[in-house]
Order: sequence, then C-alpha cells, then structure tokens
Amino acid sequence: MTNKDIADIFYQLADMLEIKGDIRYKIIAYRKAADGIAHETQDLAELRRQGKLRDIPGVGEKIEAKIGELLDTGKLRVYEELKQEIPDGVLSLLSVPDVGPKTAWLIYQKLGIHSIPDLEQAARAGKLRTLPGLAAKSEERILHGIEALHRRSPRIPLGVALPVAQELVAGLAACPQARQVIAVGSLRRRKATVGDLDIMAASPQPQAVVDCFVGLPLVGEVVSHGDTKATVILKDGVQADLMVLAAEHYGSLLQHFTGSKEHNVHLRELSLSKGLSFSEYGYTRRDGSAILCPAEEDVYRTIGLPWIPPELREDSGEFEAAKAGRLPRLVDLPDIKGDLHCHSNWSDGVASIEEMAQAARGRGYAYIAITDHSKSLGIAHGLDEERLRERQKEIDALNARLAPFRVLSGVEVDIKADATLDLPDEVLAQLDIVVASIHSGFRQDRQRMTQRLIAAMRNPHVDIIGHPTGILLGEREAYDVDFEALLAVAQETGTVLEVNAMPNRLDLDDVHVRRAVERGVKLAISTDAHRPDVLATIVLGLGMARRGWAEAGDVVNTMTMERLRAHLK
Ligand code: DGT
Ligand code: CA
Ligand code: CA
Ligand code: ZN
Repeated sequence: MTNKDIADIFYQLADMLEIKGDIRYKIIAYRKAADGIAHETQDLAELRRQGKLRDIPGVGEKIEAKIGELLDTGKLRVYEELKQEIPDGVLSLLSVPDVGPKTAWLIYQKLGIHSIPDLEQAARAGKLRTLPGLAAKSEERILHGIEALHRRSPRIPLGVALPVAQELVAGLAACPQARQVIAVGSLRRRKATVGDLDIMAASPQPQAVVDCFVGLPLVGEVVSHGDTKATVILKDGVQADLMVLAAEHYGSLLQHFTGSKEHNVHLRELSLSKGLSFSEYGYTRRDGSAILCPAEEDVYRTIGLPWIPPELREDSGEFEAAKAGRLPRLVDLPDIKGDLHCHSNWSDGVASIEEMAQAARGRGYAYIAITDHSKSLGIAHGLDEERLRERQKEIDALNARLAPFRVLSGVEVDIKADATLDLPDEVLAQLDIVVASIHSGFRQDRQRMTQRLIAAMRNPHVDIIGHPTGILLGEREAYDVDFEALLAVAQETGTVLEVNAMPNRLDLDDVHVRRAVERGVKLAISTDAHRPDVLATIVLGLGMARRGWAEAGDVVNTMTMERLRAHLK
C-alpha cells in the first residue's frame, strides 16, 4: 500500500463518518491525518519500523494503530464496516455543489440513489422535491450543480489560472461600486493547481457589484446569483465564485475566502477557545457584541497571532510557528537576483543570448545563466564541445559590453539512461554553471532512477539538478525516486535542487521544497525560459518555494554574483 492509498482511505473514512453524522472533531482528525500522510515523502512502512509514525502531523495513537492494521492486513475494519453501510457511489454525490453529507444520505436512504447520473435523472423527474426538507428550489439547485459539474474542467494549473484571474479582477475593478478587488482561494495561496477561481471585493453596495460581475464579458454562464455572492462559469469553462461585503468586513472576508478550509477550521477552534466565534463578518463575543476586522491583520491580531502569509495557510504547522514567533521570512520576488536555467537559440530557445540577457537586466537581475541543451537532445539542437566553444566567444563579447551584468555560460547536460552525463568532465569544467537533468528513460525502476540522479550529483561539475522529479502536471507522474536519498547526497555534495517554474512542471513542488528546506538543501528557482517574456513566470516557482517555507537564504539565486560564484562547484 502506498502512502496515497492509505491517505485516500482516511479521506473516505472522514466522508463516511460525516454522512453518518459522527462527531465533528473525529471527522476533522481523520482529514488532518489523511493530509499529513498524503504529504509524507517517506514510506509509512519504513517510518513505522523506525517508530516515527507519530511524527506525521495529525497522526496520534489511534491513527497510528489504524495505519498498522492497514500495513499488516491491507484492510481497516471500521472502514470495511462502513463500506457495507454506505456504497462508494454515495460519497461521489458529495462532489455535487449543494449536496452535503446529510442530503446525500437522505437521497440514498429514501430513493436508493448512489450515482450522479441517477441523481440527475431523479431530479429531472421531480423526485427530489418529495423528500423531507427538499423543496422544488433545492431540486433545481442540485440539477444546476450537476450541470456545472459536467462542464467543469479538472483542476487548472496555476500558470493558466493566474492570467485569467488577473483579467477577471481587472474587469470587476472597473465596476464603479467595487473596491479592493482581489483573487483569493487556492490561487492566493499559490497552489500548483486550482479547482476554481475565487474573487472578492469590498463595496457599500454589494448587490451592484455582484450584478456587474455576472455581466462581465468573460462570463459564459451564471450558476447562481445572490445579493452578496455569485457563481459563474467563464467562457473557457473555468468556474469562478464571487463574494462582496462592506469594507468593515474586508479583512475577515479576505481571511475566510483565502482558506484553506483546514487553516480556517483551526483558526475557528482557536477563536472559540478565546470565547470568540469567527465568520467572514468578523468576530462575535459571547455577549453578542462584534469585533470588526477591516484588515486581514486584525483577524490574526485579535487572537494574539502575527499575520500569516497565505502560502502557509494549510494547517501544516503555521499556527504553531506563529505562536512561537517562528514564522519564516519567505523568499520574495525582490530577493531574486538572476535566473539559472534558460535556453537561447543556440539550442531550442527562440531568442538570442543577448535578448535573454537584456530581458533579465530589464527585470533588475544581476545575472542570467544560459544553459542550452547538450548534444544527445538532437531534437533540441543540443550543443557539442565545438559549438559550446563558439558560443563562449559570443558570451565573452556580451559580458564585456554588459558588465557589471553577467551572462553565465552554462549547459543543461542530459543525464543519460546509463547514468553517465552527455558531455565529458573536461568540457563541463570550462563552464560557469552546469544543470543536469533527465529527459529520457523515465520508466526505470526506483533504484536505478535514484542512482542516476545520485551519480550526477556526485559529479564535481554538476551544480544544479534540473526539474528533479520529472513530473508533468496532468500528463506524467514523477519518476519513481527515493527523494530522501537524493536529499542526503545533495546535502553532502552541495548540489542545488531546482524549483522549475514552468507552468506544466512546478518541480520541485511545495511538499518537496519543504523537505529540502528542513534538510538544509539549497534550491534554485528557475524558469527554464526559452523566450524572454517567460522570465516573468519566476512567480510560479516562487509560489512553490514559499509554500515550502523557503527563505531567501535557502535559495541560491538570491545571492550576489560574487557569492554565487563562490558557492557553485
Ligand atoms: P480549490 O478551489 O479546490 O483549489 O481550493 P480553495 O481553497 O480555493 O477552495 P474553495 O474554492 O472551495 O473555497 C475557497 C475558500 O473559501 C476556502 O479555501 C476556504 C473558504 N471555504 C469554503 N468552504 C468552506 C467551509 O465549508 N468552511 C470554511 N471554514 N471555509 C470554507
Ligand atoms: Ca477555489
Ligand atoms: Ca470556490
Ligand atoms: Zn530540461
């Protein structure tokens, strides 16, 4: 059983208990444990041997015993028993907007429905309105929800969602009554993929802003339209939610709507322990009086905490760190002094080295590394020794002209299937910087894959491992690799691991970054740009780094040119 299998069982268990109306804290506990397990990079069986299962966030004595049962027998008794009572399909009903656990259970018990197509049919036939507590209106809403579900695209890569959100924000900001328009939800937390867009604003007349929103040219279809909220499907199929309140609620709404759900649940628990209840309207004391939060800082300050950056809000230790005054000072765009993985038209880039360098200079960078592909990547016009020498002349001439800005002469050398590098050591030794990456032979087994990457890290000239896990979002899984072993060798050899900011890579991701930071392994946030304008996608890599708790000191391309040169092998 993989960690993911086990996490999935705990997620389902939580859903099933919710359907059965079990105690709230128990349900939350299972979800928390599932999150912890899903994010754990080490094998649970191995952790168990070391007696370290309880180091996983959310895993206590009871969950530990359940993990043991799963590892030993491949089954979990409580889970199997609940499955007898609640067919799989009932859980799938929960994905319909407006169908909560109670409704799903009611629909199953009274009508025997346990699939979305059957639910749709029943709704169309007017059968749902006959159930206690469900009116014709709810039936209509459920039908609408199912239709929205059919149209909804799977999770959207952050790099695709960001520009759409920006356009939506700009459109709404042009509505006369809208103030402080901002994109929130998982996008503000910079998750690698987002389920839908969440937009909010402040306004003295929320209704006017909602009306304006549903009429924006980007909007394809209106799913729901209330006086402070709306849900729409954009013309490109992306769902967007809007919420608008008066400015006095702005901070509380911003906090609420940014999420994550898990972070918000924790915040509410903390509030309750201080005798306060929190909602998007602000705090309410036990005597019913209100504490308004016009700014997001007010939300945290009221319960004695410093403001927590959105990227950390996953209930994965940020409250504990905030309480202890140990929140990280996350790496930020102004810290970035250069890009260490870029291609030019010497290999498969579309711009000259000079164009790439000027674009980097225009961003205020002090350096750019041109890391064209090596020869075995024929389709990418990879460079051999001879062409590298020619390219060097161009780079030298450019550096003479652009000083103090610096073009680093580099290569993205291919790590071949037999674990050797595509260029000999003498050639690599002459370059300023070497990125080594895997571009073929992805299906080798875990041991060989790990050995390949380790061999590259042990090479005295390899500075950075490019896109270390090989994941292509929505397309290819990460290589099967022992990441903990990679971290150990990276640390020992001083090899840097890349956070590749390509929108379809985001590799390393947040979870891997966090482990690397914990182990003291250094990172490079790089765009892998093949065009000058792509240098701007560094913000995507920054998002992953920040979600992984990285500070400027963890990232080598925050260093000055002198310090970086001293740091490279
Ligand atoms: P996504 O869209 O799947 O990438 O993830 P989010 O985090 O954007 O989730 P979404 O769009 O369902 O909701 C946006 C935020 O609104 C969420 O992060 C927290 C807040 N929120 C939504 N539903 C609930 C809820 O049931 N309880 C609490 N406390 N907060 C919620
Ligand atoms: Ca969302
Ligand atoms: Ca949403
Ligand atoms: Zn590459």
